[in-house]
Amino acid sequence: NGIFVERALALIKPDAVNKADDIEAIILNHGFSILQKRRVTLTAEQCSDFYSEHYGKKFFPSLVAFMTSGPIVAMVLSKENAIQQWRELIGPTNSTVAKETHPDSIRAFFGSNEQKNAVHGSDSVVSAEREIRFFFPNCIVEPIPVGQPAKDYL
Ligand code: DGI
Repeated sequence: NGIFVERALALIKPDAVNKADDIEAIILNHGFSILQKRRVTLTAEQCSDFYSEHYGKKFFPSLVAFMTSGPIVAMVLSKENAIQQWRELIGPTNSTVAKETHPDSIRAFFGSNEQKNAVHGSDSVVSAEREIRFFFPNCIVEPIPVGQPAKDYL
């Protein structure tokens, strides 16, 4: 219990990589720290692994095609309650919906539709740990209780 400085994985997807500087500025303006950052182009195999929970769904092949169509930017974000905070900042999955219901969200502003939605955010502590390890195998993933001496976690 208590407040935790969490770590969340953020991805800037191929449709928004040319807006990466703007998106990073929004992230920092909302009080997140960017602990790690990597630009990478996923292979279809890597992407299928990352999105394995969606394997077999109708949109899976086009999701993989889109996510491997160009470079992405992977980042580890840190903030109190970062996982939920980042999900709220990015908005609903479908950018068309986001433009209606969450016009100030990143997916409303930078995304286009249900697939080209600009960014990804971990949706739980469990998925954040898996997703951070996927892109940053040496990164610490555990949430840090506020007040804990930082040296214990470096
Ligand atoms: O966690 P999210 O990215 O918000 O959503 P998710 O984990 O349910 O889906 C992962 C990605 O797959 C999502 O960002 C866009 C794509 N996707 C999800 N549902 C659909 C979809 N793409 C298409 N074309 N149609 C869908 O219904």
